Amino acid sequence: MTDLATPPFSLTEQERSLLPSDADIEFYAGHGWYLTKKLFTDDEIDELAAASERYYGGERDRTLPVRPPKLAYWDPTKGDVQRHNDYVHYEHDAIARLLRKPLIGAVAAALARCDEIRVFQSTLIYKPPIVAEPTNLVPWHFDKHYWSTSSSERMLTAFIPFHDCAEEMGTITMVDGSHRWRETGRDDSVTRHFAQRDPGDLERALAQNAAYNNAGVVKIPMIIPKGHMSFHHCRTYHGSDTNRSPRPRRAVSLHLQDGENAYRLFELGTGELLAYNHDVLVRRLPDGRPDYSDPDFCPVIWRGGATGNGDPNQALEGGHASLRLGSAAS
Ligand SMILES: O=C(O)CCC(=O)C(=O)O
Ligand SMILES: [Fe+2]
Repeated sequence: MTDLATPPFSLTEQERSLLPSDADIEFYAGHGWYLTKKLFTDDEIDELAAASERYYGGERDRTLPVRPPKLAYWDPTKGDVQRHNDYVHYEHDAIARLLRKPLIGAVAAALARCDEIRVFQSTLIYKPPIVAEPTNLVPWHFDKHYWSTSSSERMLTAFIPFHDCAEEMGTITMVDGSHRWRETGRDDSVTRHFAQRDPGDLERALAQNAAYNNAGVVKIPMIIPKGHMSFHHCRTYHGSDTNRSPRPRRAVSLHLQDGENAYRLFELGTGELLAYNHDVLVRRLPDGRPDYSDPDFCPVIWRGGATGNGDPNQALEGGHASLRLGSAAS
């Protein structure tokens, strides 16, 4: 993304009306998920879909300098399975330009109650319309497990479908309030990606965690109209069913980090250090740690107060979110 200009961190009046209200921010804090207003126009979404087709056809503006060990990277030789492609914001400028829309960063900053939002990862996803395709199932998981080398507990994900996305398509489904659960115990297998795990094990782990927290498992499918998106907290359990519609389910999962997130050492039970794919790609901090703010891989998409006018303490007027520097954790 090096050759892309830094977008202005400001919103139009119309965009400000699309920010979450204070009640929406409270809802996200309590439930661990949030459905946005229409943040992309139909034209922007159509552009994303067209760009993704060109990407699948092999179009790249640059490719990763090395291939990290756990990279998700579908190519046509893999056939009609569910497609996952990481780092699309790095490899494809037309997709990147749309994903870096400041309004998305401003919504994320409001929900995470922070003043800076950077991209952490972006994954292009395609579920073929094949009901019996086993890879179409996304087993229950929460994203923080994959991000144990990240210090932040505020990271969050925007799930952005390229069309109306309802239950029939196997839309993302949240386990309500599960981001507040305490975990039953340390088990290194949780750091392995869901594609490498048995869905039955993960269904049982979900039930166990719920029982441990005296909670029920309330599954809420995100019914997402075109141009809207869902957000989920990095500890919210989520998953999704197969695609029962006659059309492919196309989406990007845009994983976001707050400005304070940084690499931390994370030791597995074996004594081995856990690594995230960034660790072989990003530049190093003076102390040798991977730099999760390397602008080539983790660009800033939002900084400052709600208006981005240089006054980070300025609150929004008109009943919208108050975005202030250094406000309390969610
Ligand atoms: O594709 C899905 O339904 C789930 C994607 C996901 O796990 C995520 O956005 O974190
Ligand atoms: Fe996820």
